Amino acid sequence: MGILNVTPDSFSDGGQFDDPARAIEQAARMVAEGADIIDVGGESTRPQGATPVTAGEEQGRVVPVIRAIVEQFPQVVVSIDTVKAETAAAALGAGAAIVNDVSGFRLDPGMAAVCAGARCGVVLMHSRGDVSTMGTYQHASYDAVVEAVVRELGGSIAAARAAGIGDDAIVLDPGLGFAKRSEHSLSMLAGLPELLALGYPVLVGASRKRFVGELTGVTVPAERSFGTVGANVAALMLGARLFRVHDVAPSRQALDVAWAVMRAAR
Ligand code: HH2
Repeated sequence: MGILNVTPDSFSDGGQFDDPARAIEQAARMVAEGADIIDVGGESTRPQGATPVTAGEEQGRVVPVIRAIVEQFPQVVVSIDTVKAETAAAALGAGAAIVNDVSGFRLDPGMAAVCAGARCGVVLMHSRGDVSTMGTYQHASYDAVVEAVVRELGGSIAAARAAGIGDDAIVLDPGLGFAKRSEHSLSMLAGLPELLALGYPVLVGASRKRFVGELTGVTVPAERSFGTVGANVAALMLGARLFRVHDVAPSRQALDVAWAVMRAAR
C-alpha cells in the first residue's frame, strides 16, 4: 500500500504532493514500483500535534486525486485515509474501495454505516485520542500494550459487525506510533500473532516512523527506508500481509524475496 499524503503538513512528506498534478505523478511512481493499493489522505495525524481540517477542505484535497487515479490506473485499488464519514462517502463515490480509519470507527459515529452501505473494505487501526493527540504520547500509558490493543480493537470490530460489515471486509492495524512510544510499537510488532488470533488480516504502517528512527539513529524521516524495510520483513514473518509505505520499491522488493523464501521453507 503506497502512501499519498495530499497534505501540507504530514510528518515526513508534507507539502510534497499537495498539488494534484504532483500527487498523480507520485501515484504513478508508486504503481510502477509495485503498489497494489494507493492510500490517499488529506489530513495529517503528525506526532507534533496535527491541525484538524474541515471535511470540506479534506474532500477538496482528496476527491480530485482519487478520481484521477481510478481513471488512469484502473488495476489499482484506492483507499481513503480518513476519520470522517462524510469524506469517506465522497471518496467512495469517487471510486475508492477501502476506508482506512485511523480511529477504528471511534471518532465519527456515522463511519460504520457509510462503510456498510458501500460494502467497501475497512482498515480498523488502533489509536487513542483525537486527530491532534493520537500521534502524540498523551494517551500512551499501558499495563500490557498488546492486550490493551487487542481489547480496544475488539470494540472497533464490534462496531463494524453491528453496522453489518462482513468479516471478510475487515483488516486490523496495530497503529504503530499512535499513542505508542517506541517500546510499545516494538511490542505490537512482536505481538502480531496475538492480533492475528482475532481472525483478520493485519496491515502494518511502520514507514519512516519514530521507532524506526530511534532504532537506527536516522533523524530525518525521509531517510528511514532501510529501517522501514527491516520492520516490514519482520512483520511479514510474524504474520502481517499488508504494508503501508512511503517508498514502495524497497519494501516491495524485500517483501517479495522474503515471501518467496517463506514459501520455499514450507
Ligand atoms: N499511519 C499514518 C497515517 N495513516 N493508516 C494506517 N492504517 N496505519 C498507519 O500506521 C498509519 C495510517 C501516519 O503516517 P503518514 O500518513 O505518513 O503521516 P501523517 O499522519 O502526518 O499524514
